[in-house]
Amino acid sequence: MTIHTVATSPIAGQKPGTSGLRKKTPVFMGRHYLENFVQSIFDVVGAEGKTFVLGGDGRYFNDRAAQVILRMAAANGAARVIVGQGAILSTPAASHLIRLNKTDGGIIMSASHNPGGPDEDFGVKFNMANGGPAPEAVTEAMFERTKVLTGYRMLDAQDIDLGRVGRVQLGAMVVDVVDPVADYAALMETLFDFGAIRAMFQGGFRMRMDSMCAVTGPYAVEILERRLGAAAGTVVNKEPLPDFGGMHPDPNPTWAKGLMDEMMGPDAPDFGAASDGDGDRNMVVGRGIYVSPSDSLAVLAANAHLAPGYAKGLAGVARSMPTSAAVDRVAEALGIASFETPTGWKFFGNLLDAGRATLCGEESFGTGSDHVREKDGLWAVLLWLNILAVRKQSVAEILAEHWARFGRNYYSRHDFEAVASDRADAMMAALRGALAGLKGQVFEGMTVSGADDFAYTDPVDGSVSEKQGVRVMFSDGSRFVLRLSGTGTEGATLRLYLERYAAGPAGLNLDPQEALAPVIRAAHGIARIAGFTGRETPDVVT
Ligand code: VG1
Ligand code: CO
Repeated sequence: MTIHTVATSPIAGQKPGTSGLRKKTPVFMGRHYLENFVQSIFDVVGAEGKTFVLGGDGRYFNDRAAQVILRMAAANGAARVIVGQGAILSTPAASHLIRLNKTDGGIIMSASHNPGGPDEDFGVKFNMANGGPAPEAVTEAMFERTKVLTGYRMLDAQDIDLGRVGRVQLGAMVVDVVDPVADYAALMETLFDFGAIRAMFQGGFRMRMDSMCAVTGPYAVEILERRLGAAAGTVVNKEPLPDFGGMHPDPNPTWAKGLMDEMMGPDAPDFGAASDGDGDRNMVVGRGIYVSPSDSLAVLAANAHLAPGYAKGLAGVARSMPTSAAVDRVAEALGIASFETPTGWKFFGNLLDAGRATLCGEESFGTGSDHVREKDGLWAVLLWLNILAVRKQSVAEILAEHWARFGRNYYSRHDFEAVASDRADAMMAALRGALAGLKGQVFEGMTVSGADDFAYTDPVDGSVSEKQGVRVMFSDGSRFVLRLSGTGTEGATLRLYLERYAAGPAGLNLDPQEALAPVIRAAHGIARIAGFTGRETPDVVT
């Protein structure tokens, strides 16, 4: 088989965002687009003699992109690629395979919670040898490489059969096609008390797991129904589809409405959960009660020791800046460190590697631990199940006790989607310009105690990330944060994060939107959201 160097020229805009490069699928399928980016990855990390993991969430173009990436890996001199059967791997499973096999990294094909299909989204992301998303310095180097690329290397070969588990040769490179679920499921068994959870299901505990026609279906069926004995049919939307059945595979109350309705209905099961396109996000819902991701992180941190994998306690916890401070209160009570990082899982990598944080989370339905280097949807579901099995209480009871002990951080995120980019940029620029004068001013009866543009210095390697979101803090502990999404593919998505603390015992059971109403009004007033974007009401409320 021959190796060609195909002449190409730089394609503008191949800049990875919060989590890899995401574009509309037709853009990715355009001439040289995927190839240029993949060559830039290999040019930066080096491929000669190396071993990589490859897999994706099964969305439209996943299978064909996998064949191209394999031929390019072979042409660039890689020794071996471990690929999920059918080119499928959930993001946390890919992270685990990278670590388990001590490989040099991996390529994940996904646009995560973004819809999939011929006219929807596709994405490619590189993870390092630690199993985590490439840090900013590396993705920046890849972007710089895309700007000067003149050729990419391609092996002249036919597609290989990714449908069958086993070893195949591709030129001089070995391809190991593996079961996407087996190693991941085995890892989960080392962390959680499967016996206790199985006994809970045997006792009549009912659950609904909504895989949203995305990648976790086969994982959830194997783990929940086969290994833990949950009733057949517990997992719904379990067939991964290239277009996710036309759904938006984002587990939040807006897009997982079917699950929400079921959980708030008269015949609700004990526990509900959903996960996203690539399986790294989770939403958990109790009977009649929604658990905000920030609260979920706090409850998991306070109870993780009940699961065997965390019995010795946590080294520390970390959350992204826009995530509520609920977990900080738990850390304080436990006497452990808490860290506040920019948005995106890549910022947790160093803390996890250095053993300074055990549990991490983001308000965007992401929770995880040092068992892999990605957030992990099913892991969070299993930790909840383990806690429920030990405490033998309902989700509502556990939340009520949590708030009574730590107080409640009322929290919500309002997303304004597909806003014209120039307007969103102008709004953020005006807000940044106004920050210096905000301190001491009073809005909705609340005094601004501080306002800044969040910057982060990594405590492990000293790298600095600036302009990570504007935050306005009030003297009563309330705050709001505004930032633009780095994962969207259409215009700008404006994210407004809102938080207000109630110490209790009174006022712990309000509707979050009501509790947050003054903060919402203050944010709209200060940032002039409607004035700049023409938008009064959000498209998604979490
Ligand atoms: C969003 C979330 C962020 C998350 C990222 C990737 O980023 O806010 O917390 O890490 O998606 O999640 P942004 O830049 O759009 O706000 V996933 O499940 O799409 O890999
Ligand atoms: Co995801």
